Amino acid sequence: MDTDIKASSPRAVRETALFVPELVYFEPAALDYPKGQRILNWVRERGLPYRMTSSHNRITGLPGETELEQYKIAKRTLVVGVRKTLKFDTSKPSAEYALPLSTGCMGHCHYCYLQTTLGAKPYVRVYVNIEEILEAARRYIEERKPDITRFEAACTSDPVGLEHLTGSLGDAIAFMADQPLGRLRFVTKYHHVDPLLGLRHNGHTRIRFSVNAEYVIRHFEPATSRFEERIKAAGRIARAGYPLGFIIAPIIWHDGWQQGYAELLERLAAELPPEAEEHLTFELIQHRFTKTAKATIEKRYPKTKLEMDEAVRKKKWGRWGQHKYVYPDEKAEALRKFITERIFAAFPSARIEYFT
Ligand code: 0TT
Ligand code: SF4
Repeated sequence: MDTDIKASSPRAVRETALFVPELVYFEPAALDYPKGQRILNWVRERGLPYRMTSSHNRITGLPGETELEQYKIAKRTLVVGVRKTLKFDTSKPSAEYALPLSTGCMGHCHYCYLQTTLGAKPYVRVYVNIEEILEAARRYIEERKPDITRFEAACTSDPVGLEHLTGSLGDAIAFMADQPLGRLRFVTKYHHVDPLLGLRHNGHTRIRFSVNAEYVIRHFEPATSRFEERIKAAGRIARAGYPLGFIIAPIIWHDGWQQGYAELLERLAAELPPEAEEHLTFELIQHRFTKTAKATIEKRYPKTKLEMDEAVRKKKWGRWGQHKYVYPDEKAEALRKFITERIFAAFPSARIEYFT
């Protein structure tokens, strides 16, 4: 009757569940790989519906009448495929290269850039040819030696939320542990890190949690793990000896933002074990949007409280050939300065990697 006890407590919050897709597509070639076979077994054991598809581009007949329904269904649809292009994208400012383990995400963050980059049907795609992907990473490391090469595994997805399906982060962590000049990093809004805790990482993987003011998490981040879950997971990661970091993103100007971000840092400081502070990093990213993103967000989350008013923003040329709207310099600087001060007040030896 554990659930009754939890339900009777006024502050009870149900644990954020592991992602279970409602429909799964397999590209035939994926079944030639052990990881593809393991995912097929997992799907069959649970009696989940699945189909074969010649390519993710040819998925047709998805349920859902409107574009919005199809979008929501796509976020619950898993596509198991093979990564064909082994040319990696760059990933400034967080790393040299993006490591393609997955694309798409079951989260529903209103501001998420995947809404524009992944188009109308952002299925959750996972790639099963992990050996080939890691071989490609080995070549990129070789090209840059004697410099260190960092790979970001969370550019187009939240791989921690998919680890129970793929085990790919585990593979990548084990691989990087043996690379003197290779480093892995990824960021997550999910707390399902237990499969990573016992792995041999050799300090070569930095795990970061995306955190924010309570207001931002509550209004803009549905279908992700709650702040308390993330922070407890951060404690477990620190105790497992991983280099730990936080991404505060998107930083949003809202009524009471000072209190919101001050509380965030206080709660982090209160929860983290002392060993977390050594090598602790922060990355700060202010909210930005493009006109295309704004139009999409207004369709998909019509009631959003997200401020996207071009008139109160500063226009900047984005590297994707579109203007982006960030905060004007005075606001950006006030946010940066205040949060920086609070970070150093809470964690004097932390490092801030960038504010963008
Ligand atoms: O809020 C979105 C912004 O956040 C983007 O401009 C990228 C940036 N970002 C995201 C970042 O500064 N640090 C990170 O660690 C990210 C979570 C991962 C990342 C994504 C990155 O570091 N560098 C990137 O080039 N990306 C890519 O940006 C992924 C996607 O294709 C593109 C979206 O602008
Ligand atoms: Fe996007 Fe990250 Fe939210 Fe997933 S968790 S919807 S990738 S912002």
